[in-house]
Amino acid sequence: MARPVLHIGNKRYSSWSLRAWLVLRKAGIAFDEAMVPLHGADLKQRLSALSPGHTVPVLEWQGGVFWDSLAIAEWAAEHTPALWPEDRQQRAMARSAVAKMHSGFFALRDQCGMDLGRTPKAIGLNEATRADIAAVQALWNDVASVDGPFLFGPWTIADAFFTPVADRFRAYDIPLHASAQTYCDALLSDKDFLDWRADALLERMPYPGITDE
Ligand SMILES: N[C@@H](CCC(=O)N[C@@H](CS)C(=O)NCC(=O)O)C(=O)O
Repeated sequence: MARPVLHIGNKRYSSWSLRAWLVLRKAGIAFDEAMVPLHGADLKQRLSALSPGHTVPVLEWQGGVFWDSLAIAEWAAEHTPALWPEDRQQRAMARSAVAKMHSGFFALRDQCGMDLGRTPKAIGLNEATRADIAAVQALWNDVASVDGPFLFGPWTIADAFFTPVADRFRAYDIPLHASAQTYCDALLSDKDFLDWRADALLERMPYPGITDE
């Protein structure tokens, strides 16, 4: 297959880019990466020039330009169907969990931005964020498979979507139920995630309002 290019944001902060990148890695698709630094007065202009979605990640493939982490994940799953659970019920459940992450948990996302370089430190969580934290864990508990380290047993797209959440829980020192902690530990010790994280920790880019720790 022609080698796609994945345009991503800063590895330290761009949670949606991380999701798409993990999915392509797990799909075994060889791809090139192009970094779009997510700062600067011309950011909007650069994103608009890249795709009609005006955000990263963006996938360029065979003359086409596709955006949105979920669309990119579905594109990869056409190549590697095992990115979704094999069982039809489980597959529908995995898609439900991914949809919830993709279009929800706004308070958690707002208050606890992904920062892979952050030394774990608790902050005063607002009520909506605390509700999201409880809801994420309840969702994991409801769908969790007994067969493996990941949400549906083997690694699936659902795990890509929750990896940034696992790091938010680490970074903001959020206490979790034992099973949720075990799941987060599995996500954060995944080899591909660690590759991404190693690159993220080498990034030294100006990012307004955020200082390196
Ligand atoms: N729904 C989109 C969200 C993508 C998104 O918000 N990306 C952020 C970076 S993590 C971005 O491009 N922000 C720049 C901006 O919105 O100006 C997806 O799943 O890809």
